[in-house]
Amino acid sequence: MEVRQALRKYFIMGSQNCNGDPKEILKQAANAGITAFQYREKGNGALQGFQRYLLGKQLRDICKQYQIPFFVNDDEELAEILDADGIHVGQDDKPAAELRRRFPNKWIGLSISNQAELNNSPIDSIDYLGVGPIFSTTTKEDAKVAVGTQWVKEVKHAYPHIPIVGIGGISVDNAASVMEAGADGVSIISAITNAKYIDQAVSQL
Ligand code: 3NM
Repeated sequence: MEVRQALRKYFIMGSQNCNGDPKEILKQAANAGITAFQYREKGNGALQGFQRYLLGKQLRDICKQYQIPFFVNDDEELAEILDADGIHVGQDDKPAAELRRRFPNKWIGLSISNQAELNNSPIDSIDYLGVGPIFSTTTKEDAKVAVGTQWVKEVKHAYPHIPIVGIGGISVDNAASVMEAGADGVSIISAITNAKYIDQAVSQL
């Protein structure tokens, strides 16, 4: 699979985002057609140590079963132990060029929120860019100000060959505008984890 295809409906989740069992939520989303999953165990209430690994292993196994690419947010050791297909990092995490040396065969995604970050990004070392927050979000405690779909257009214009996924405040109502701006896909937490009917939310996306 190409990374562009994987980005199309990219579901992100950690136990801190879930009211119910994360494994059941992932299974429902997988059944409904998500194209990639990122294990992002981060923020208030995130699991640590063995529990963090154990949930990751269970979610990883579900992705294998459904043949959905599995990404780990930030945590290199976990990405290695769980044999993740990819790793996603932010601006404050390990530099992407170093990650590339450690993981020559994994997909590497990098978040960028503004022009300065884009200018300083090692574009040759990464496989896709996460751009956002497109809309305002309360899911990430330290999210930056919303940048709008215009930012997708600008990144696409600057680097037409790099796959782009939008993130932040994306829902069934506004996902189309992110795609129309030139994104290859949308990444979503709460519009799936908080959906009353996960299958409906995923198929409407
Ligand atoms: N990263 P929701 S915004 C994990 O801007 C994350 O880089 C962001 O959650 C960024 O879909 C965000 O519930 C939270 O808005 C996305």
